[in-house]
Amino acid sequence: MSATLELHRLAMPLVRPFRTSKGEETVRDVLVASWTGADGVTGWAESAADPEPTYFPEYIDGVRLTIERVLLPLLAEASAEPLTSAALRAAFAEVPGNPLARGLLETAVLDAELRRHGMPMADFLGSLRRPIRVGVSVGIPGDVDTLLSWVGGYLQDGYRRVKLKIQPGWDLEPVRAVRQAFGDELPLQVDANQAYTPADIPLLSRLDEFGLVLIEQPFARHELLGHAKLAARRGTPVCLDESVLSLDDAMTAIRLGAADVINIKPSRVGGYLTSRQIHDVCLANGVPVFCGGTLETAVGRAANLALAALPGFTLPGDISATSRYYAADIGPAFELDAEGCLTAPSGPGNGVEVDRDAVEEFTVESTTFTI
Ligand code: NPG
Repeated sequence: MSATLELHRLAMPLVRPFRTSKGEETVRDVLVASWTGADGVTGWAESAADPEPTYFPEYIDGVRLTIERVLLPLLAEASAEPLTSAALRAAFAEVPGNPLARGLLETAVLDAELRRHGMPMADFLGSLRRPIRVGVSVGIPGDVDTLLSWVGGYLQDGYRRVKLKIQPGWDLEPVRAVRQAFGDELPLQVDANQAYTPADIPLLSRLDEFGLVLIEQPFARHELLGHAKLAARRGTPVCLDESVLSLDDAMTAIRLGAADVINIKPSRVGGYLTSRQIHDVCLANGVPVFCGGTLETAVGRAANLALAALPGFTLPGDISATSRYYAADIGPAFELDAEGCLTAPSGPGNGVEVDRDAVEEFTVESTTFTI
């Protein structure tokens, strides 16, 4: 095979620190891949991996090593020229895990494939390229007044759904304050990023009075039974994020009654094809989904917008405008329209023309592999 893979590790300054129960980021440390096939067409992809295994078991250095030591050697055996996403999936069929590493490569190869065919990602996934309502995820500030000023600012910006990050000691009070300040009509949801245990069910039950859209990932990743117990109360709907790293995880969660809603983050589940499968299973089982986010650059944001236009994405996703996170990006900025919506670009693949100068400017480390 004659192809080139470049892995760019970027340091992207955030316009505002982003704090969750897992820690704070002021600069997004993000891995972006470009794949250039035998015909010279380049595809791009972005990973949700963090510098440490914070939200997911995989992390940036691990993803890079998995790609170098495990995945690229498997691709060297693949005969399709230029490589297709189907051939790549066949080559990786026996890899038992590592969805972030697999997903990064698969998405870059898929993007190149779609660009080769002149086909937008939305058309490939079967979604209508339509404006979709998006939400904003609000990090944990120092105090309630700051939270209220942040939320007020985001509502003015046009966001129609707000997600508050919560953790023990920062839950009932901020939620009550936001409800009181902005009213019962505001679609409001919370995300704990695994910060509670099932022993906290009585405390979390007190959130029911605030009429939340959902509570996301209150317990540890493996706590499917705990999530099922919380969901069985039929109070605030329970959403899973970090617990779902594959289609199998999604099916098990649905069968156990552990997920009233699933957050689909393409990078977390191994790419857009698996995301589409999870979407289909959720739709067939009456489980609404929304598209998660990990502070994406234009590359990930554009592809997520294409996915989030599928019919089962009935809840606004964590796909904010670029300016929510970045003053400068590696591709065109996405801005909310007058209805608080974003639309996927119309060009082939993810539709983003990546600004290579910007990539270079933000790159702190890059590696090139020839396959
Ligand atoms: O708008 O892109 C966004 C961020 C949405 O809150 C968000 N992401 O826990 O879902 C999450 C969180 C996250 C960020 C998770 C970075 C992992 C890494």
